[in-house]
Amino acid sequence: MTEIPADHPRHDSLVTRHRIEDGVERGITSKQGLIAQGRGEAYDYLLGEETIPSADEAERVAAAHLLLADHPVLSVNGNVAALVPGEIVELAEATGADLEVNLFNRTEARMEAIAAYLREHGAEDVKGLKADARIPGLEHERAKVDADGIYDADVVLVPLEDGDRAEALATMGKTELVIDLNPLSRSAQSAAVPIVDNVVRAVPNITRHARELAGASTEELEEIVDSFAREAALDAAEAAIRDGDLQ
Ligand code: PTJ
Repeated sequence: MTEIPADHPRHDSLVTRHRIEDGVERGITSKQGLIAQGRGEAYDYLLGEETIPSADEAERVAAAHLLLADHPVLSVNGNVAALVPGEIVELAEATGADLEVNLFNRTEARMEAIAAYLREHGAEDVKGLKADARIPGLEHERAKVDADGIYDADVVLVPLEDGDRAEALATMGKTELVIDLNPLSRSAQSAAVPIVDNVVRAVPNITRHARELAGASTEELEEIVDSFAREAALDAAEAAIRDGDLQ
């Protein structure tokens, strides 16, 4: 990987690009993942490449949901695995969540490569390979999930999800926490908690909040969850993108 000087004005963005490229070379990320990353970058640029206050609040609410859940699951696709492999494992540890590989463009080779990469980053149990249950309302490959994973979950974190599956999971009654830089995407719009932030900032920040909230009572966590206004969070993100001061 080319060394990027730490003081380069676009340092973080360039490091992220290299991780995605590396993910494609490792057989983890799909070529479509490169296009998705480019789309995300455009929104992130307009957001000022920072976690805006409404996203930070949504990340705290997501942490509270994960801590309150009976069975939380973090869904991992090819972009998430390439960008935040160690960070998503840490979030699973901090919240007691399961990790499940779930792909839009599912191939057994990519499933195996992602599971192995997560294990290299400290994951003990990676779900998704059994694929012994189906999400109703989706065609065969994209519907596959584990019966004791996403199918059984009450709270699911779905970073960079495609809109159909996000809607299908919401229809199943799951509480969906969505990380997506586009506040107008169907995934963000169907989420109980839309987090409009880059996955590279959002995942570690949810972990930080989860650690801070680890000693909180059920009542305190429920208060955090109940006080969240999803429409206001979406509006704040859209306003930041439309009106932001570019530097
Ligand atoms: O690995 P697979 O096969 O499961 O495929 C994963 C992708 C992401 C390729 C697939 O789900 C897909 O095509 O997604 P879309 O429909 O392009 O949607 C991706 C969404 O994520 C878009 O709204 C992007 O703006 C957003 N996005 C892209 N990069 C990031 C992001 N959001 C947060 N952080 C990012 N780094």
